[in-house]
Amino acid sequence: MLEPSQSSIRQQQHPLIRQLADIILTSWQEYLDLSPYELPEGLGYVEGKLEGEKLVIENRCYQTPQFRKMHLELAKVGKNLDILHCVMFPNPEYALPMFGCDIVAGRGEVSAAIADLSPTNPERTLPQAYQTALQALPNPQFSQPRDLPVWGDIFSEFCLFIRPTTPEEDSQFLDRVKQFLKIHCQQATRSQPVPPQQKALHFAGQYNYCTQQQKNDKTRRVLEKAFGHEWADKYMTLVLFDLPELPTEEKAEC
Ligand code: 18B
Repeated sequence: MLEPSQSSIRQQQHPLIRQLADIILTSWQEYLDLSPYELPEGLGYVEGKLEGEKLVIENRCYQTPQFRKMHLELAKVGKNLDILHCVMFPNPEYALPMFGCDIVAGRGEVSAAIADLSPTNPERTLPQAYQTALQALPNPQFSQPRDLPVWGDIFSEFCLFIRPTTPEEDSQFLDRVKQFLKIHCQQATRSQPVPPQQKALHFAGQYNYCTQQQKNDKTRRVLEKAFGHEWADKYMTLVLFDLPELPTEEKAEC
């Protein structure tokens, strides 16, 4: 397994991104039993040009019995834009929410830091054990909360979307995401597979999550400028927000 320090562009990323990447990889290694996950051919490490500047994308992917795909992506556009993107896609056989986070840093300043555990059940609520654990966490107030876009109705009431403004807010953001990961990994390893009917509902919830995330024009624009429309669409639907595979018996009913 790759150690956190082996990533090649991480050393050049904004410190908040570097620290969160380390927290994510360390949490995964501490709490979960990871197996490798192969991305579609040629999409693990990618380089393109965005308005004359180089766009480099570096992906790390794993899987476990409870998570069909755990994806950490670092992207760097020239000297000016650093991005961290991470999603843990549950195996729909488990009644688990989606963990997702994104940090966007332009010209050394973080403009967006977002993290959530997003429900995938039809009621759009987190399991009770998650709610109890999340409510018990310290809940610091941030000076610049940001408004979610319209497609952001997938996120939970615990969603944190801010522009951090001080080193203290940086570390409060990191602490909270670290707690989200701990709760999520611990709940996941304790959870049992659900019956097929419920699985179909969690599949539908995950489908909705991915479809909504694919509406993020800000992400799409960065990718389109560097790689063109077709590539960006393929990347958003196959790598960033791909859908789980339908089980064969359910395929037959479609
Ligand atoms: N995203 N983000 O991951 N995005 O991937 N991201 C931006 O300051 C990329 C996720 C989210 O206000 C911005 O406004 C690129 C996940 C939300 O309309 C840029 C990649 C989540 C917003 C990018 C990437 C998520 C947002 C604008 C691939 C949540 C605000 C920055 C590497 C779990 C959207 C700014 C809005 C913003 C770019 C959320 C440039 C290229 C997993 C809500």
